Amino acid sequence: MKTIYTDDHRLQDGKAELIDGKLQPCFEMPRRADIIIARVRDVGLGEVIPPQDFGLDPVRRVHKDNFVDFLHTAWDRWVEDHGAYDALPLNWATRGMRAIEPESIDGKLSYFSFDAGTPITAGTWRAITGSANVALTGQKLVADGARSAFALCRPPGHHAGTDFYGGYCFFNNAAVAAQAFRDAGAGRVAILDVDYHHGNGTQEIFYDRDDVLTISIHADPKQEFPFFLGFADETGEGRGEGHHLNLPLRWGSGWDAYRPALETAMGRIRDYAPDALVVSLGVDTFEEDPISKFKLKHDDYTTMGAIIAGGGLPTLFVMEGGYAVDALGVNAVNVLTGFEAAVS
Ligand code: Q9C
Ligand code: ZN
Repeated sequence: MKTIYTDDHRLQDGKAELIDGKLQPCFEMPRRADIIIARVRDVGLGEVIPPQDFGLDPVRRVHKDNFVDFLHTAWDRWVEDHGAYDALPLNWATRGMRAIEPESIDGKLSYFSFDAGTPITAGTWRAITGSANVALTGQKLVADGARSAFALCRPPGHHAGTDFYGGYCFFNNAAVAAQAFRDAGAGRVAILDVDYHHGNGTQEIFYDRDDVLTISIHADPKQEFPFFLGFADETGEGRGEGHHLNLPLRWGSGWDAYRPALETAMGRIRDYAPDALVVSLGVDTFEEDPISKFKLKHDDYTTMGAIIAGGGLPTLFVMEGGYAVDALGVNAVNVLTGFEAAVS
């Protein structure tokens, strides 16, 4: 399978995130994608190609204009007020307050974000447009007939919604790609999110739609970030009712708990019979991940790839999270080689 990759991801290189009560070096760092692309090349997964530029239209199909425009101008506006240091929000609207977009940059950061772990930097805009183009280039390969492709996106995307960013995510690359499949003529698309964290942005974007089935397997939001979405009783709304599935698992879950959830997910996807599958591929389910509490092992990722291949669908893998950096290449690429071995 081909991999789509650009060095532009390195332009997102935040200094710090607020975690465990401290400003600490960002877990979501350039070395993550560097390690994965090195592994792709080591195992000879297939050709590595650069992204094409699709412009902002496909991004605007899933994100609101005011949000896209905010991300485009945020850094310059922040520098005007505060100087050239990473932009982080400081407070958020709770129950009883009003969601009116403020005029000042500090207020806009608060309005459009949901955490203090996702810095906007000088290079953020180029990195996130590059990441969306990586996903769109992979989408085009699969729409044009490839059995699969690997969009090595960075920054990740699945926490970003129609008009909010957070959880290291700005544009929802998987959602942009799924919408592009629809716009290229696919009648139905499924998104399977195997990142450790709930794919709250993806759920929000497609929640009221029946043309994109969304499924997320993740740590129980009663225990884990993003806390306020991802419960099992969220099944879609309006015509989207029955077209979303959350499979929350408790802290400490290993492959014994994960595998049945994955098979439930694949069963639902089979019943839906989509024209294409987008996999939000996070490998922060790994036992050594520094911010996560699942217990998957290297070989489980190979099996995961084989089970996903059993769906028999044109499949686009979109990179999401994973922070055990040294193991990232092996784990992510194990999914892809497990997939390919099961296909051929
Ligand atoms: N104590 C992705 O994997 N901080 N984002 C969690 C843990 C945010 C993860 C704090 C984690 C976001 C794409
Ligand atoms: Zn994650």
